[in-house]
Amino acid sequence: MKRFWNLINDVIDQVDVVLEVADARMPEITRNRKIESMVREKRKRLFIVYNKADLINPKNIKSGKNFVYVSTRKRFGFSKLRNLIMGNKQTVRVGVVGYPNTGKSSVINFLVGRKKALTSSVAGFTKGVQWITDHKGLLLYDTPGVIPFDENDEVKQALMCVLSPSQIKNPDLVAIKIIEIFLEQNKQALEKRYNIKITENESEAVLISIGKRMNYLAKNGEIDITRTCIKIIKDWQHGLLLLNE
Ligand SMILES: Nc1nc2c(ncn2[C@@H]2O[C@H](COP(=O)(O)OP(=O)(O)O)[C@@H](O)[C@H]2O)c(=O)[nH]1
Ligand SMILES: [Mg+2]
Repeated sequence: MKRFWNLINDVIDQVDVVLEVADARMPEITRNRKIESMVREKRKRLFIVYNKADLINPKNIKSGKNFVYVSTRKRFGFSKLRNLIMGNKQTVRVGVVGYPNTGKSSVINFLVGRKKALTSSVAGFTKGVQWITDHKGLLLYDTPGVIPFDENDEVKQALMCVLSPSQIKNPDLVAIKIIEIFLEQNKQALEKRYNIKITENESEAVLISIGKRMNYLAKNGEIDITRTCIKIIKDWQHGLLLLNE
C-alpha cells in the first residue's frame, strides 16, 4: 500500500501536469478524489482523461477545461489532450496516475506515438529518472502512479472487475450502480439487452423488471433479487452489457 502512495507522491512532485486516467464508462467511479486534492495541494495542474470513449455512446462525449474524452484504441481525442497539456507552454512535464487497467500505459504511448524514447539524458534532469519525450516539448514521467483500491470500496472493485460476483457482499449495490450508469448514459442499450421497457428512471423498478423478464423466481414466487443482481454483474464484467450499442 505504502509503495503505491510513495510512487503517486513522487509522480506528482516531479511534474507540472498530472493526468488522471479514468474510464469513460464510469466517469465518477474511476476517479479518486483524494489524489485529486493532493495534486491541487501541490499546486500542479490536473486533467482528467476519460479513456475508452469508444465504449460509450458518442452523444455522451463531452469536452471541458479540465477533462477530455479519448480513445487510445480508436485514436481520437489526441489533439484536444495535447492542447490541454501544453497550453501556451514550450515544455511541460507530465505524470500519469489512475486505477489499474484504466489505460495509463496506453495514454502514455498515445501521447508519444511511435517516437517513444527514453530520455534520461534530457538536459536538466537527474540521471535515473526516466522520461519519455514526444520531441515537441512534452516530457512524460515513465512510470504511472497506480491508485490502490480501498478495501471497503466494493462497488468500485466490482465495476472494475477486481472482485468476482461470488466475492461481492452486497451485489444489490453493485447491480443498482450498473443500472444507474445505463439510465444516465444509454437506457436503450439496457432495454435491448434484457428485452424490457423502461418507463421511469427508477433503478429498483428496472432491476425488478429484469428479474421478471429472466423469470428468476424465489420459492415464494417473488422475484429472486440476488440472482438478478448477480446476472447483471456477470454480464457487465463479461462485456455483455455495452454502453455504445
Ligand atoms: N476499448 C478500449 N480499450 C482500451 C483503451 N485503452 C486501453 N484499453 C485496454 O485497457 C486495458 C488496460 O490498458 P493499459 O494501458 O495496460 O492500462 P493500465 O493498467 O492503466 O496501464 C488493455 O486491455 C487495453 O487494451 C481504449 O481506448 N479503448
Ligand atoms: Mg500499465
